[in-house]
Amino acid sequence: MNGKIAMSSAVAVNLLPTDTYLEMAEATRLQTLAAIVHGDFDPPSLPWPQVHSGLRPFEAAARVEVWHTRRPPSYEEEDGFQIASTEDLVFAAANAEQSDAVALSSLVEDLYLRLLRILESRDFPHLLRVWNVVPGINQEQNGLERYRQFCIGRHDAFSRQMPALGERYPSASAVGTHSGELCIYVLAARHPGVPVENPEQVSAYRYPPQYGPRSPSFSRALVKSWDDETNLFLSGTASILGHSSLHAGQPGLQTEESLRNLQRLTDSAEHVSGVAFPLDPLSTSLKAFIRNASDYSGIREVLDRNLGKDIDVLCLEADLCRKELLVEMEGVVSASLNL
Ligand code: 3EB
Repeated sequence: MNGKIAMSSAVAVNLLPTDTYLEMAEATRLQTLAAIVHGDFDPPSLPWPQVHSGLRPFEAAARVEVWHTRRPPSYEEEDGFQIASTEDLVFAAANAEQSDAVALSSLVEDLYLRLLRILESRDFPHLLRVWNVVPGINQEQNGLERYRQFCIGRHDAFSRQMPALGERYPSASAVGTHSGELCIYVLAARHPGVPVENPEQVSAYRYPPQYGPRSPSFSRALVKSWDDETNLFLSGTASILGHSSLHAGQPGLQTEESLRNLQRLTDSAEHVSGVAFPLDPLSTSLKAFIRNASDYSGIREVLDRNLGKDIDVLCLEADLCRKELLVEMEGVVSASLNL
């Protein structure tokens, strides 16, 4: 989707080469919410939040994930978070470094508590989509895998700060890096979206205890309707059926299973909302997280064969929250209500 800028939906994302990002920064100034840099690129200072994910793309040194909106945002900082907000939407992002004295679960709980307080105080209490980048996600620390510690901190923050949330969790991804800081960035709104589950998967928030002492606090997807557009946020989606990982050691088959799960989610979202979300090039933005660089070309072939080359999937090198998972996909699909 090089150079294509979608402006029509209430929130839209483009995955741009760095030179396109810089060329368009001026033209899209009034509608840019935030930019997430994936890879090795230091952008000049611009008014909106610019976040480094710590994840490296396979095809280029860097790509920029740019979030646009129709209304001119205002930008500020609070309590370590970079914030961009419009009347009905807010983006917030923060990084956090872990010191030896603090457990990851505490660091995550503290960061989420600060985030949730900021959102509530600004009257944007409804998280739509959360991206988490966790250094050393599969490493054991104090006898527990760091992803599981992350899940404890996130769960405890939600239950402390939003006890009435129930199971209406945001859509989310949680992936790992080999070094760097914990990074979270989010979209939230004044009014809630509708969570969507995959009928072929156990809801992550109901995973049995074998996957950790606190279940992961996210919904498989979330539909958010604005005045005239609807966004479907697809959470990190892997080769999992029920609650079990499938196709260990087989990246191609895992990719196909993930694609089937994405299809199940768009079907389920249509069922819930009455809006169709076809995975076509104009309305779809996808990312794939790939654990091993050596699997990239095989996975790319499977993606091209199943999606067509017109859907440009941004492939990023990342660890995933179960050791046997080799690939995970996520995305955003937009639909006009008056089509
Ligand atoms: C899974 O389905 C794979 O902890 O926020 C996917 C998306 C996964 C989000 C999260 C974890 C998360 O359980 C892992």
